[in-house]
Amino acid sequence: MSQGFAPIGEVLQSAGTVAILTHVRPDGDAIGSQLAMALALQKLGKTVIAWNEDGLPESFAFLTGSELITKPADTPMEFDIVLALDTAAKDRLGTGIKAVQAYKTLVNIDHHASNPGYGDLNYIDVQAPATGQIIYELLQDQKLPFFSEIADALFVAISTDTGSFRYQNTTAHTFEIAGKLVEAGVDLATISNRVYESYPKRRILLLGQLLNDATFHANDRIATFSLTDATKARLGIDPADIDGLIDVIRSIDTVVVAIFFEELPDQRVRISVRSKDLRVDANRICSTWGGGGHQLAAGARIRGTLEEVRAKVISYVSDEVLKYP
Ligand SMILES: [Mn+2]
Repeated sequence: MSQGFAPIGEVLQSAGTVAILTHVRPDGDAIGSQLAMALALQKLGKTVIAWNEDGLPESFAFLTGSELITKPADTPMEFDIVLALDTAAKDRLGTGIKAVQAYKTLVNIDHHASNPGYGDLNYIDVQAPATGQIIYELLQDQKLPFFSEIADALFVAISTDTGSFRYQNTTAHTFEIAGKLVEAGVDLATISNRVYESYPKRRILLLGQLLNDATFHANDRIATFSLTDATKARLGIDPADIDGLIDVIRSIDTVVVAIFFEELPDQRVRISVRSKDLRVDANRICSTWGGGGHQLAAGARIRGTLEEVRAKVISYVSDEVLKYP
């Protein structure tokens, strides 16, 4: 599916204007990748905008240059290139892509297994633990600008998407890249403090509520969190506050699959699925409802009430989990 970095390097070099987009509800990999490319292309003299539907999460505002990342413009604009980063499906670009009136080339750089290759140029490496790792390789391979602020952004991308260098796709190569980033100036303790030990109080209060209401199924092999609209409103929860809370129930010894159910305003429920067993494929589970992601981490948005969606998803996943004693 990938054509190598050379065609991507060529179109970037010849472009005047570039829109760098990423998925709705951006995580550390999305923001870090977006910022790294924005800084590199700006240095190259390109006119760059970096948009995502939700704008810059407060938690990543400490990154130098992050003010480049904003919500999309109200009036659609034209670009030579649209760069879609870390985004498994084109519609996950949300209002970002709607704010693009026209473009010459869509470049799709991602590591999600479910990515169909919707770009004119695609670089999809499902072995990469983070899109940030692919961006590092692209910058090196195509001799694009690379400096310490880019290193910080890529370190955040790789650190967050690997669960701090713990998940399955984290390889010796990933550690090599992390080493290069530290050499380029990443202050590991400061970055880790900003990313992992600077949460707003409301996030921890939310965790308390979620733990109170957690449910267990299939002999404690499934654990779930449910977040209602009412709780979100009461605690003033932003989407970014929720990121990674599911890890708390995934970390239980008996748990094979952790599921986070989040009530959305439009009679839909967002599910995040985390698996600890490759035989129970989260990507396949979520694709049942039109979603996708990775083998061990995936998501979907499902129409219905929280109770309806919980019942059908828990029943489906129970059947999956109970196939493997
Ligand atoms: Mn990612």
